[in-house]
Amino acid sequence: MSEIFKGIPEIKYEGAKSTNSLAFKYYDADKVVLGKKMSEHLPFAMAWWHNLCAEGSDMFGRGTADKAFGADEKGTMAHAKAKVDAGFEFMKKLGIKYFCFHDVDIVPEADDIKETNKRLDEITDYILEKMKGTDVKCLWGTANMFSNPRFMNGAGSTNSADVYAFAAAQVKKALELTVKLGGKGYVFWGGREGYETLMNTDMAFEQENIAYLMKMAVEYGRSIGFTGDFYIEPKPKEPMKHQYDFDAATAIGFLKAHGLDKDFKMNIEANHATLAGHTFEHDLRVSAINGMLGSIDANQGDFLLGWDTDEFPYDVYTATKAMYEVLKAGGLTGGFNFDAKNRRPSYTVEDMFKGYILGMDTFALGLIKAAAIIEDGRLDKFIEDKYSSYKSGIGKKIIDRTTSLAELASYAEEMGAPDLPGSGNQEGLEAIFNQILFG
Ligand code: XUL
Ligand code: CO
Repeated sequence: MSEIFKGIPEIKYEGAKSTNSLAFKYYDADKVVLGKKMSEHLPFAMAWWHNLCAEGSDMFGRGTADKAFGADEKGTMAHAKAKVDAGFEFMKKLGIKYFCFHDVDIVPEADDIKETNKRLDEITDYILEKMKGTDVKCLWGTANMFSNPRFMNGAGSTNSADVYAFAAAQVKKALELTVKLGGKGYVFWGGREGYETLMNTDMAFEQENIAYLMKMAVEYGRSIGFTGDFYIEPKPKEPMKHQYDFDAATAIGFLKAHGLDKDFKMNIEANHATLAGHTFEHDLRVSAINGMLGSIDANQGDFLLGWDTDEFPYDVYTATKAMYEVLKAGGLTGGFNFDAKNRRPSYTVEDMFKGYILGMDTFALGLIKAAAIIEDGRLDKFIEDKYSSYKSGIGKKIIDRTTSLAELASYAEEMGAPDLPGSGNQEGLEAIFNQILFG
């Protein structure tokens, strides 16, 4: 197999002082942080679609990057195989152990689903072959049920029973492929499960149908030996004006209402959380406190732009807060998938590597700093103390759930007006955060 990324060495850890742009400054796979290796804290994954397929086109112009990877003609099975070769070389050079894929990322979609499935069988045989002798695994698989025009009104939420059946066939196949590749998870990202106007939409009908598709997926997945987690990846909008899986809280409510919460967890994407008007750490916390923090799509948005820019994560504040949530939750059952793409003018092969180096270093730094915040203990201590009035007396009775409105009312009458509840100390805590980040 000839080298595809010629001139790109295996990316090594060289430390924070290194000026080598093709080296890690913070990601040191074997370094132990809070009793675990960085590589175990941070199971990074390559997103097949952005890294091996997307060429940087936008609404105003065609792509700038060339992802032929040596194939004579794009959109062929030979090209699909060249992408596999490129992907495995890329992951090896970066020390990445996982990949994530949509069905139509890995083969060109044919007009006939039987032909597409044949191609999928062939390419996954090839991927399996490549996986042999490496420790690369599949993090999660999914079906693309949003690009083809047939999905203009959604997949599970479509008005067309035939399109629904087609979507079901894709989910069935994508589940089989995920099992074949040993995938840990299976994702539902409902990009077109939503609506543009209620004037043409039966919301209840659509949501019931989505739940039924998910139920059938769970039943089928379990029947073919899929023991991993199903994930919903919430996103509030784009491409639809309103998407049903708006944010973690909405998706969790939906799963609970339909009895799907035992099989599903959340795949939280940073840029989706911010599009929903939340911080990334907010959606991680909501998932964690519901026991549903599964996996992460690691990227970041741009507060000046109102869409999903899928940038490589660079913001260390956010990565630190995210890693604090992950550490507090006891880690992820999934991993960190770089659902991120280079900016359009970053079109070179070196840029592909630099994007991942940036993302991996940012999360490594986030991990180091989050661990330092936990070890420092001042933030945790503040929160503990903040609620200390519930440790004894009337507070303890509230926590033990052994009081009543009548008892609380007579307690309040006897007390008169309560004291103010104590400073929230936000500025003090932010100063500690900065001290730990830069001290
Ligand atoms: C789109 C997005 C998807 C999902 C998988 O915003 O995040 O690529 O991650 O379908
Ligand atoms: Co995503």
